[in-house]
Amino acid sequence: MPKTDAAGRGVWFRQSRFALFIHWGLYSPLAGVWKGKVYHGIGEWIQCMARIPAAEYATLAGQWNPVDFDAREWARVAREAGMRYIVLTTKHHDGFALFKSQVSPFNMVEATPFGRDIVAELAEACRAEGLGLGFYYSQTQDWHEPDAEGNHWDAWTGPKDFNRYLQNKALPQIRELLTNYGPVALIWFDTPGPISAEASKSLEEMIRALQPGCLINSRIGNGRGDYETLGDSEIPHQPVEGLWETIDTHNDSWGFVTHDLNWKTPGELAVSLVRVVSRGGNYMINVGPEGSGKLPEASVRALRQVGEWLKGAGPSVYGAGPSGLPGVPWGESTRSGDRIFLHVLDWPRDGRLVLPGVRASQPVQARRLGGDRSSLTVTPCQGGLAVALPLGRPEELIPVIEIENGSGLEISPGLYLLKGWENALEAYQAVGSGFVLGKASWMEKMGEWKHRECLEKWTTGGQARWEVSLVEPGWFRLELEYACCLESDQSEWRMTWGGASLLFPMIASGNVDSRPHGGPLIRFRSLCLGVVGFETAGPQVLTLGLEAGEGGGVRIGGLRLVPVRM
Ligand code: JFZ
Repeated sequence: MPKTDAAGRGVWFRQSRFALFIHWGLYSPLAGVWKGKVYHGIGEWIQCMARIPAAEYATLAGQWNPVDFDAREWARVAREAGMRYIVLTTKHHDGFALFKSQVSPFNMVEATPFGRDIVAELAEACRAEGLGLGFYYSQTQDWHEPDAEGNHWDAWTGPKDFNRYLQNKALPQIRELLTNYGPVALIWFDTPGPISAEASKSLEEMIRALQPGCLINSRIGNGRGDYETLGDSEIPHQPVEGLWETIDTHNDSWGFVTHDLNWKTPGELAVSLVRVVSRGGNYMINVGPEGSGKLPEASVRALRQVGEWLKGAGPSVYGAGPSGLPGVPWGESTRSGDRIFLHVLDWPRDGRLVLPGVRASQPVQARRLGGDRSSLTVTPCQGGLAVALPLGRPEELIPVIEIENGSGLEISPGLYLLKGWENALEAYQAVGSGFVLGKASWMEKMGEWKHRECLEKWTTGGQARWEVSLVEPGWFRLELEYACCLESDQSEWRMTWGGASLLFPMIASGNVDSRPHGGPLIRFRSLCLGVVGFETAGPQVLTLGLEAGEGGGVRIGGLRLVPVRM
């Protein structure tokens, strides 16, 4: 259900678009290692992965002295990255509070030799740097408290009373956070789990009373919240209505770990930001500071480059949203007011950028954003408009072309295939019956979530259709992106396109139904179905249907049409 901004709290949220998530806590000095053993997964879950008893874990506080902590440096890095707000884990699942709390002595001020209120210092730094400040608070899981959820390894006896935890710790601490640190931009709840509708309601009511302008994310539970937090690291394929965000890790862990070097490049961060904004959302990228408080150099370096890029490209991100243009294989597009921005992720080798399904009722003013502002020539071409670009790709992370008079474009919505490009036909773009549009979600290593929209729950005779339009004739290799469990191995499917028809078997892709420590694994793979020649431009239909066998274990991610020379 889209989160419409009925109360108008979200105007600044939409305008912001880009934020810093910080996971920092008692887990950070452990850096994914406990008693010499490396734990593979998200660092903030090490107490759970290593089954560290709460009493033993609590002794870590007495040794934590993060002498490199510098809230102003954190805020400066965020501002220079072009971010507009910071969300800090004030209390994660381990129950340890980064702020002075009268409610529980298990906090930074009373339990550590450092003895400083991290939240207070970050609040001051954000005010100084002109950034919004949000608080992550784990309202249901608290591995330090027998009455809370999540700790299944301590041999606590006696009846668990979640409401007692809520009344004695969660609500009073959230009240402290919303009372003691000035205006709070948003409160970010997590893993709502079994929290009751009444509890979510009482949480929301308290927040509204204390800070009426404070936004609440959807993980408060029970359908409440001002904006939707999608699954971790989940970027939707299509525009999503209302206020929402994608959260993402810079490597594969939220909390700092020494053995995760899978850093996203500055370009990848910028591409994810653009993909999310082009679908109407905010992108909040996480950095996990080291135990000392130092930000990982890889994160500082990458964010600095994204910030440099945003100095020129900012108008295409801040306050921008979906452009309404048809999807293109070479990039993304956003709109802000009458201005349309083309984010050219793949620069055309021939300098000819085709905008399919678009006509101009008046001359189109196009120029580079943040670079050489000389006008670019825009001419009508078969099936759309062509923007003439210089042959050499500009250096910036993502070159952006601005169309100043976007309202002068007449758009024919649809699915367009461009010759010479790798075109994607996604699951959500199919029509048909005998299947369901769903989402596959699975965890690689602990806490590393993956999500993929797909067509699933197939029944015999089910058929998906992609109705496309070719801007120009062309040849492609047709590849099917799918996952198939063992039960559906050798099920028989038929693919048709432009008069051709191919019967083929679906081959088990290596899914794993369950693992000792991590649930199912879903393995998508690519199957080449053949070479497709579209001799004429114009409308074409591609169909995929289940002819025989058990299709229930098949998930269709989409089709790829990879250009070939024949
Ligand atoms: C939760 C936390 O457990 C984790 O430690 C981190 O703080 C992350 C931001 O949030 O993990 C989740 C919660 C929800 C999903 C995935 C991981 N989800 O809905 O896919």
